[in-house]
Amino acid sequence: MSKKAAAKSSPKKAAKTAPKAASNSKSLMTESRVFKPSAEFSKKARISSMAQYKKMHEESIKHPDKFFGREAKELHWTKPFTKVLDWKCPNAKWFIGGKLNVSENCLDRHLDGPRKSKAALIWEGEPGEKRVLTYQQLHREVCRFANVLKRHKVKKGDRVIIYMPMIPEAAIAMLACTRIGAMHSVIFGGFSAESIKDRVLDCGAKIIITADGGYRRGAVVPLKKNVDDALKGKDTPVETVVVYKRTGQDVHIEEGRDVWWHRELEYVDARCAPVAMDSESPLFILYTSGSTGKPKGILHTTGGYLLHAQMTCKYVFDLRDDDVYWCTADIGWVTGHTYMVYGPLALGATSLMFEGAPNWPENDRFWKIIEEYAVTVFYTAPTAIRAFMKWGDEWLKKHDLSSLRLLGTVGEPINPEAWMWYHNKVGGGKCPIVDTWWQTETGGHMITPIPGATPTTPGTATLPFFGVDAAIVDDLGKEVGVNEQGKLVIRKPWPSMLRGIWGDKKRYQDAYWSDFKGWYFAGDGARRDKQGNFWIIGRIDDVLNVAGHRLGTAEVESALVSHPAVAEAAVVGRPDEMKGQGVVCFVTVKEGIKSSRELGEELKKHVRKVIGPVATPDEVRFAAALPKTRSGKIMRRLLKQIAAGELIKGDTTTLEDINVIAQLAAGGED
Ligand code: 7RM
Repeated sequence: MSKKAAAKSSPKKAAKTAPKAASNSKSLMTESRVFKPSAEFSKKARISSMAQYKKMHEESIKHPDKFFGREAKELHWTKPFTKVLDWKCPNAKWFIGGKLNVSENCLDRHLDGPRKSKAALIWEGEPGEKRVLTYQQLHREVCRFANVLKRHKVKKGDRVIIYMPMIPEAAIAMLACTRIGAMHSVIFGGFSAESIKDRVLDCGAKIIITADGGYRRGAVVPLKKNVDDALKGKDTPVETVVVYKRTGQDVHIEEGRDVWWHRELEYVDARCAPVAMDSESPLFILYTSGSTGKPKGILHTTGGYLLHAQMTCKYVFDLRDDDVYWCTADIGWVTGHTYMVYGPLALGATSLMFEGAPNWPENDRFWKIIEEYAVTVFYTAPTAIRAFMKWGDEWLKKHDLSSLRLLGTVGEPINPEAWMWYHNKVGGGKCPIVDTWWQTETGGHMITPIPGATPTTPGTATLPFFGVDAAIVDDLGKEVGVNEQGKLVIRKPWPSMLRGIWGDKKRYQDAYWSDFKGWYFAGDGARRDKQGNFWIIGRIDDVLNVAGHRLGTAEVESALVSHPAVAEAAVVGRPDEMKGQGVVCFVTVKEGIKSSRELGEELKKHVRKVIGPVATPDEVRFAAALPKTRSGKIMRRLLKQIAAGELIKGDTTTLEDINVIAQLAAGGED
């Protein structure tokens, strides 16, 4: 980094001693360095001062009708809305009476001007292939594939499962669904056959879009085989499987059910009018982990979601026509939906998509891509940043990263060391960092800096976005004092909020709206500093955050007990320097079964098979019994301490000394 660049955003108030790399939570409590956006950045930004942010935020909270009524005019409405919001907790309706089509907003409306031949998607495959799809080309491909869906009798409101690698066709399939008003449910490629099956049955999908395989660290992920296994011998609603040829490996083709993507295109033309959808019509379902064993199908609808996606790309990433924007998230997570596909395309930006892993074939793959495409805005996860730090600075030094102007993070709290490294080494000391807090349920950014306005401090997501009325409260709903920890709630509806859990009204009410009357409870703990910045501490329910991926402890437990050797299981997270949290399983075995290191390994494999590689346990420990309260509840608090090595040291794979646990239990809770 140049000295000049460093000086521009040097900390206003430097901490006396730099925070140590010790524990995240400790440095997150003491960090106080303030970084202001440079005058140069602010001057060009859409929002260039705190006064402007505050004025807009105030209007968005006090007069949401006016604020959002105005912002929503930036979407293309086939029929204008007549009312901005109808709110009967927990049911929100935004932009009532309005009709629009998502693919038309993301594609057609850019075709009339100079964006027609602009890159919409820039793609690089893991083996190194490159493709660019202009807005015109992407539009054409989406229309063609929408006609394939129609050919297979997919209609408005039908559910379409997409289980694909990170290739443009994944985005094409999503946009094609929106064009004809079908709902998609994308399943991350790291989920197993059983996870696919559960989701197919839950949402009643009649069609699956997949590929023969995908590339990951030089290996091939057998996507089609997983789909075959998911549908094997089951009475499923799936009538058609469309297979895109990506790797060319041999796959089974089930006559009468499976068709090839490229063959299907031969039967269709490229004309497909977008269907005008009600603002509140369902757009997609995305499954995410909750505190029970069954993932929740989070439902998002059309107008509010798209507005928030576009608006946050405009104000938080401040995306411009000349930006090359890269979000590294997988399309199977909400970040891939909102910030690789819908937000940037609605805004007419150029979105880069990369199929592979950051360390394949070498540790500099990301930096190579940034240099090669002159990426200007880069959005990634703290877990990736920590991995880059570990791999060493020499990988960065090989590449020119000077095109970057703005950096973002998402997925988990970022520790100040990683923030500083990102700022100095990746951003050359000159790029603001937007640490964006949000969830699958919120659809888009909720607490985030505005890059040309908000002073940032490493580790805080800073302040609420427009329309977001966030607070930190105690169990009774009373706001806690400065720096006191409490529960993060949102006290007003916002346009991109979830509209429900697919097929489960009661769970929707119970999971989000029952802790505090009329308020959304996010499941996260947080505190606010005296400047009003929000510091997210992490989940306070039974949801883990492993390398930025959400995982329910109950999901892993139910996978474990489905193994014939297991009697009972309790799963907790333990702090992990790289992944944020690691998965530790406490297991009791059935009568006559002997626990062993081999059985431990087998159980890890079993969880991997049942849920998918994302859920692979870091450790399995056997115990004679699990510590429980007298009412039979597993004492997770205790197990968490044990897993973190706070109470018991030594060999971790063999039998846990139950007496120790029993002793602890005696002095514990009930
Ligand atoms: C977008 C996404 C949501 C959970 C959420 C938090 C954690 C996400 C941040 C964060 C601290 C952040 N959706 N989380 N972003 N924690 N700072 N900037 O991640 O549904 O998969 O996860 O992730 O705990 O509740 S998600």
